[in-house]
Amino acid sequence: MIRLAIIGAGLMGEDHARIAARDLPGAQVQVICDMDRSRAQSVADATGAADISSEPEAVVSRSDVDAVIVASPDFTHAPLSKACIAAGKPVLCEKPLSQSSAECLEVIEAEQNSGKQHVMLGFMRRYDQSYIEMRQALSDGALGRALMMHNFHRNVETPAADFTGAMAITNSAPHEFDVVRHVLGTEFVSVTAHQPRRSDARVAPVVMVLETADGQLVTIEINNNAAYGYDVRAELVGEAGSIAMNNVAYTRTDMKLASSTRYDADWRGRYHEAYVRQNRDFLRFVETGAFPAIASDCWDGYCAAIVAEAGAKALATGQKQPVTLIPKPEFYAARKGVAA
Ligand code: ISE
Repeated sequence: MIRLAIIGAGLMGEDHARIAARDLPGAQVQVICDMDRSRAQSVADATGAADISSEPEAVVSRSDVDAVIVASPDFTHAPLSKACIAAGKPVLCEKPLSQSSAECLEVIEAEQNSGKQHVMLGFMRRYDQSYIEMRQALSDGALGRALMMHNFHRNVETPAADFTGAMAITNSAPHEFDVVRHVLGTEFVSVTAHQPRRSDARVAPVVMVLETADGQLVTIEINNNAAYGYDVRAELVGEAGSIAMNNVAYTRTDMKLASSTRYDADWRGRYHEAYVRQNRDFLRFVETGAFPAIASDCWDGYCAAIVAEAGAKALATGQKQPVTLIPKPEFYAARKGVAA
């Protein structure tokens, strides 16, 4: 039985704890850690966790903890990933690894110095069936060479009052930055960013146009105040055809001369299956030591941070910004993975 510590008992920590308790055979929720002990206790009660704590660094080192899921606030992700590396504990770290590319490089250095991969990053879209089928269609050759990819990422409303257009790029868009790299198998080389003007004080959408190293164009719309529902769309356009995401709705209601389907309120419903697949792959990683073939790692976290930093600068300056990566370390070049 793999004994898991889950650090952070907020929205994502609670979701990971529920998945671990209900959908991860071979896993046991050992500790729920949160600065708010009552919130930790509430999640522990709901998921049968053996213990609670409010000391994340101590939890990582516990002898009754085999692996860690980090779902605490973004600024804790890199330090806690480094603590897990130092303790020799595999860690599934929620995105982002860090909003600072420099801090991502600190984690990369720590992981390389440890001699083996410890950090699996929680860009769960890679486990979503839509993107899996897009990537497969491209690698099968059916679409011909990829030309463009169009992406829409819409939330009902911004998660916090101080949310900004730049945060749409640094907080929400990293999902697209990562999954588009993964589907196309390339890197971004430039980004421009634009915003329309809303009639109210809410954060307006951000529209980005990115170029890839292989001459493709990628558009990404992030709209954190879409109002109507949680709605993610993508279309991959090749020289011989295209493949688009179908909205995942299990039912359609026909009534009073109308037909309707429902949107999820947020990502947890839409991507539940992807989280379960991702977390099962993490468990296999803990059990076998073989890094999953399609999972995100620290290098992917660094790439997402670099693109986000360039995107935020493009929005602030109104100018196209280059996306410049360091050379990819050999340590991350060869995937020692197993099929997902
Ligand atoms: C948020 O930042 C996330 O990480 C969620 O996974 C994503 O679905 C949501 O749209 C983002 O705003």
